[in-house]
Amino acid sequence: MNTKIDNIEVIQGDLTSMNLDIIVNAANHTLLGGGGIDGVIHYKAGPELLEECKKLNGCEIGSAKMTNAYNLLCKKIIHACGPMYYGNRDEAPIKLKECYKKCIELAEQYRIENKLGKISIGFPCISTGIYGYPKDEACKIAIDTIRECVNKNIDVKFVCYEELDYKLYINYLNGISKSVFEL
Ligand code: AR6
Repeated sequence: MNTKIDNIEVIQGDLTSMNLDIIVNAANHTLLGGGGIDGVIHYKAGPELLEECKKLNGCEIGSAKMTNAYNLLCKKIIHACGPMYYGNRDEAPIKLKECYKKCIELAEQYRIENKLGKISIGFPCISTGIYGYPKDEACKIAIDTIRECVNKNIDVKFVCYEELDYKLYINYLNGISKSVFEL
């Protein structure tokens, strides 16, 4: 099966150590750090990241904000605030979709403002850890939304930390829709 189709690629690994133009953080509405990948990003970026985040006045669920990346290898971080799944199942798919769209909008704005021909952006599986979003449903929203809104000047990498996510993403990228129980 293909791991890359057009400008969308699926990788298994640690997003926080990748040398991409932009990495996306699975943050919360305070933007002041937390557990999961958010904790790792703040730890590795260093305390200046928190100082910048404090000035942003948080972020709405389903939206995102960009900061510098400090000690990380990437150039910028987009902090995306995904939805919690439980207690919020009707709105969660809409908010998750909005989150991915907003990240691409911010990435495109960054590309244009800096007169860059092409940029790379890496996504984690937003909301599927601590926020409890079912992995198979979140994978479909992530890939469908990116396919809808990305242009050829943005290389998108879905960086899956867990093997299960990696298998789901590879399958769905290749047109095969599986539930977590089939993998
Ligand atoms: N590289 C790529 N993906 C990773 C990495 C990594 N280094 N580490 C974890 N993941 P989570 P959420 C994956 O829980 O569900 C925080 O407290 C992980 O396997 O980090 O959106 C925030 O502050 C999972 O697939 O984020 C919020 O309060 C994915 O990242 C809340 O958690 C997301 O898991 C956000 O919860």
